[in-house]
Amino acid sequence: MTTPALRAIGWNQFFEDQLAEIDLDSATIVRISAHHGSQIVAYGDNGEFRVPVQSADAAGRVSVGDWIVLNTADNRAIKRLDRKTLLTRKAAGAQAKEQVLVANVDTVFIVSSCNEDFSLARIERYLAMTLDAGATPVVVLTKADLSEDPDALAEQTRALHTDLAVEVLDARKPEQAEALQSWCGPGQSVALLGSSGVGKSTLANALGADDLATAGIREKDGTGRHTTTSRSLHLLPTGGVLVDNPGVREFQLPDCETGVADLFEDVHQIIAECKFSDCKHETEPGCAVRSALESGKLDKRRYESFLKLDEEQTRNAATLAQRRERDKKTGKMYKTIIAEKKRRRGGA
Ligand SMILES: Nc1nc2c(ncn2[C@@H]2O[C@H](COP(=O)(O)OP(=O)(O)OP(=O)(O)O)[C@@H](O)[C@H]2O)c(=O)[nH]1
Ligand SMILES: [Mg+2]
Ligand SMILES: [Zn+2]
Repeated sequence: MTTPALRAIGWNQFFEDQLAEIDLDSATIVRISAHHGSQIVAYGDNGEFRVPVQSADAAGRVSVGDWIVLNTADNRAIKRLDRKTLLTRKAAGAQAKEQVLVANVDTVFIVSSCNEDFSLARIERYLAMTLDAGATPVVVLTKADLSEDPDALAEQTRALHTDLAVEVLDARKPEQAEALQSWCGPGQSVALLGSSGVGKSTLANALGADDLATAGIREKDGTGRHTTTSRSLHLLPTGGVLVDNPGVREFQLPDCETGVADLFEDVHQIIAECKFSDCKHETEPGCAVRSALESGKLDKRRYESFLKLDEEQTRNAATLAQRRERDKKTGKMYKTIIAEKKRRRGGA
């Protein structure tokens, strides 16, 4: 099943291992590239492919980046393959809902511009989400041409996580985007995330992504510039694929304990040195956090960001778990009602 065409767009052993019980003679493997109304666009061995949403979702709701196995006879999904990575956020607003952004990407380009949009706190939020998903984060600082001192911003950004890759560039210049090519080779999948207007689509174009100007994918917003309105997967000339996303306005971390712990490993290490294991870091004697804040070993901004994100993900994890529990109960209730109806009909 491992054909060069599928390998080029991210197929690997992780997915191959999930084909054990599938009759490959009557199956087609495709990767989801976009949703267009009632149609799902996918890439397979024979290029682009369209199937109705109901058929694609037949084995579980699909997202851009997903791999599915279709029954060749009727194009209905018989299996949605387990995801290697999954980027999710909590939907904006009070609703307790987890939203899948994209599945199966190896790398996330967290795009932020060097001007007004630059915010360490926002980059930290994306970092926690990316680390939690199991993908590698790369921070791309765009609009370097509009900044007085882009290197200083890059330096501050590098301090956010051990070995964090940070690239500073003018996203309109393909020769500068070359700095990102090592993450864009054959078989690699990359997602672009960041606020609206920071240059994600500009960067995708600079990297040579196909198909970006297609009508329906971009439309003019009120300011007259093109804004991306839906998520889509594109082939890159370097091999590999790139997922362009609409600008994210505001988002919260869903259950993200691993991501926050990974991002703030340094803070966790300091907390572990407090004299009391249940230290609240307020007035307790022997508090390592307070002394690290006083000595400057721990940056006040970073500590506050840690508290905020950790509190947020803990709270959302609880709400999302409650919602899942409720959905499960509702599901069971419907099943009972349907079974009861069937029984009555059968008995009549
Ligand atoms: N000067 C300068 N302008 C840039 C750079 N990157 C992007 N732009 C401009 O910024 C504007 C917005 O860029 P887009 O690529 O559409 O931004 P986006 O992140 O895709 O925005 P959404 O699709 O709304 O999420 C365009 O006018 C780009 O030409 C850069 O590095 N330097
Ligand atoms: Mg865009
Ligand atoms: Zn303490």
